[in-house]
Amino acid sequence: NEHYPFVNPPLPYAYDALEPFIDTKTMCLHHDRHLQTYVNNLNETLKGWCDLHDWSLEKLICNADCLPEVIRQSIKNNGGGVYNHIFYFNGMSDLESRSNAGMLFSAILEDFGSIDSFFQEFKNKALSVFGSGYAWLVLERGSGLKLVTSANQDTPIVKNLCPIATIDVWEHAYYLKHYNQRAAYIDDWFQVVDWCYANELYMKYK
Ligand code: MN3
Repeated sequence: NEHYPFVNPPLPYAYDALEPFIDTKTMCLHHDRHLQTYVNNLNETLKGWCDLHDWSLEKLICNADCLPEVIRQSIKNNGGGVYNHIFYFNGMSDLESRSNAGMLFSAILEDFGSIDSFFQEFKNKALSVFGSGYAWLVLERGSGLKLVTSANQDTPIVKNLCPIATIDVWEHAYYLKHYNQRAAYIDDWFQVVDWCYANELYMKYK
């Protein structure tokens, strides 16, 4: 498990791999500047707190409310920023195999009726985020698949939900290409979701 000092892992594909759906410049800035800043700020926050240097990212995020008040909000914002961005980037792919979602598609059909109605519900959820945040497909153990949103850099793992897929709907994720058209960005994001990866997570948590 990764711990302090945290690093910004390279994208699992080229910066231009998601063209024409997600543009190269957005991917460069989003990964090299936005995510890098969260990594730097998280490390800076943790620097003097040696007791926390062997804590994993997930442990820091899930126990943030028990941490000293002077670092609590920074751990939530920057730890969440690191976790959410890595999850978002890993969840996209340029491969055709991304359409092969195995058991996850069966579960989606069961819980949402059809792939189309799932997309529509996911889209509405992502459009409903006011300001900055994320929309997530999560697995609630013992219950099933659910769509949830999170504000800013909050993450569903603090609510004991298992993330399967996410879309970053902060404006920096789409403004250069889609301007203020979040709906168009969501449509494009659906084209590059790595359903193989999502299915692996689903099978792991199930
Ligand atoms: Mn972002």
